[in-house]
Amino acid sequence: MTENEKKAPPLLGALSGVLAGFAALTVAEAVAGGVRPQAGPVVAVGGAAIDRTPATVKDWAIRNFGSDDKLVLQLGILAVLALFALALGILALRFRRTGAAGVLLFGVVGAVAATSRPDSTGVTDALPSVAGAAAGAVLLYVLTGRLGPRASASGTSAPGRSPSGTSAPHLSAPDASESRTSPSGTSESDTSAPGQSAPGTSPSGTSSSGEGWDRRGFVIVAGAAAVASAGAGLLGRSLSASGGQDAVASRRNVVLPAPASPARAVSRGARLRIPGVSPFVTPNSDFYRVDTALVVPRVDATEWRLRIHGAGVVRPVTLSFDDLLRRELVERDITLTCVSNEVGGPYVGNARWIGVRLAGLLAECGVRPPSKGGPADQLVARSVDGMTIGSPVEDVMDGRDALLALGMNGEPLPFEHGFPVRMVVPGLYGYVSACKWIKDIELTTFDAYDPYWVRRGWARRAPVKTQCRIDTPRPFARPGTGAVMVAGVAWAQHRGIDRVEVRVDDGPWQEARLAAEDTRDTWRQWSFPWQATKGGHTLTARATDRTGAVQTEKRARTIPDGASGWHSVVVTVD
Ligand SMILES: Nc1nc2c(c(=O)[nH]1)N[C@H]1C(S)=C(S)[C@@H](COP(=O)(O)O)O[C@H]1N2
Ligand SMILES: [Mo]
Repeated sequence: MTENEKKAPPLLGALSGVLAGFAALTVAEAVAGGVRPQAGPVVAVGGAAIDRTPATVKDWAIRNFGSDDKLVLQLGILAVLALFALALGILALRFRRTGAAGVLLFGVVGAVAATSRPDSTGVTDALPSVAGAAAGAVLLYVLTGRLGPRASASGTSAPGRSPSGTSAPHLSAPDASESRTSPSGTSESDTSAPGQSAPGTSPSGTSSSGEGWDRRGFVIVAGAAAVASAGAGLLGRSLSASGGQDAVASRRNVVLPAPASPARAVSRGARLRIPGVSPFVTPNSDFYRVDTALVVPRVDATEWRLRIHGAGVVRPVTLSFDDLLRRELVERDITLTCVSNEVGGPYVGNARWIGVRLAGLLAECGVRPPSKGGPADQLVARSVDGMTIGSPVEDVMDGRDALLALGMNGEPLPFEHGFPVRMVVPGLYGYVSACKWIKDIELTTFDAYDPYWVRRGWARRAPVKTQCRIDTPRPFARPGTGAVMVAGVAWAQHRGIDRVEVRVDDGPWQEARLAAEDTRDTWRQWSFPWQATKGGHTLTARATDRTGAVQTEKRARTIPDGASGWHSVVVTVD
């Protein structure tokens, strides 16, 4: 037997590491499926990463990956974990305990992340990470044990026992047997520097008496572990899919009563029938989604409660979903926009919401707006996933249709959009108004409390900026010469859109045709028939809102209070 056959290739160390990492994650996910899907290590660490991501990076991620930003983040975490697993596996070839301890360390990171999430329900959230890491550490230890040289007497290397055949009595220290390259005479332990013995060379005195690594044992353990891990992964999936069944059932059981105050029918003139223009009502399935939740919260409406309390709340209340259903319901068309929306971007949508007017509810609790002497100027909404969103009390109570929404386009809110209840306030960006999965409303002041996004550099107050988007033609389209319909949407919620103009290259501004206004809280479609001439052209559009303000040309980034500037599209006419 040559020296080479006695030593396992480093690749198998790497493989052991990856298998251990896989086992750790799948076991963690299986346990998380039973405990709480949000307590899984990838979700918890991902959530912590999202919370710590600087606004500029988050913005960049949204811009480049769009709604896939969360997928990209999780894939990134998995890639990093895979690299560490590889490295730990190779390390464990020589230092088994250190390798295993390294796996445990990742478990600690996961456990700390899970228990310190704002929506953590307690120490049980540490279980997935702890269980996963324990499984991974044991597996790495056992696997790399198969890769060490077998002592001739015992046949297999017993962890924790000093290999027989070594002549150094002081190698009976527990760590000594861990290293397959224990140089005689130096009691090499985990803490000794790697490279103390020349790597790759067979140390004298020990393995010369061994029989090489346990090929059969390794294959059996590795195979069994891979199968078991895959099973754990599947179990985790089905558990988290079946979790939240109560929430799903509660949503299915919701019957939205006819609103006492229905939205007025959208006039036919408000909908242009031009191919390529955004439909007036955005279907729920196409509605943009922006939030920090890696796992969409599934709240059981029958258990859901909303608490209203804080400064100036004379009569604090806790309301159930049924309490809200029994109140007077209003139905309103409201266009929602994200502050992260670039000029021309997709994070804007228009829906028909059903809900309870927040102002009435607050008034019943004795809340007065600042203009009527109330002590609170900020309303902080909290969600079940720990989000905090602050809105001006004055805006919420100034007569606009600020809603606690229960329905969206004729159905209970989709889970992604905040079931069972969310806020919607016309005229304010979502991050300062549209709390999804809401569970708590606290009246306070802007001086006293900075909510989530404000702590990350976004503005405390953020009314929607007047914007206009060209939906068709698409950028770099190649229409033929002659009649080309230029069309899109413009919005200035709660002020209303009064005019849209289009400019071809550096030509004069020309008035576009506006679709009829639904309400001043909704966007307006517009169109402009263009006689296209051959060559490259830049089409630019701008809107004017009802205050008479022309949309500014001045380019602003999304941070801190929304992008500004004109939307342009470059086309080539053939
Ligand atoms: N709980 C919670 N609510 C939230 C957010 C969030 O991250 N968590 N994001 C806000 C932002 S920034 C926007 S623009 C809107 C988007 O609502 P939508 O996903 O239903 O379109 O939700 C708001 N409400
Ligand atoms: Mo947003």
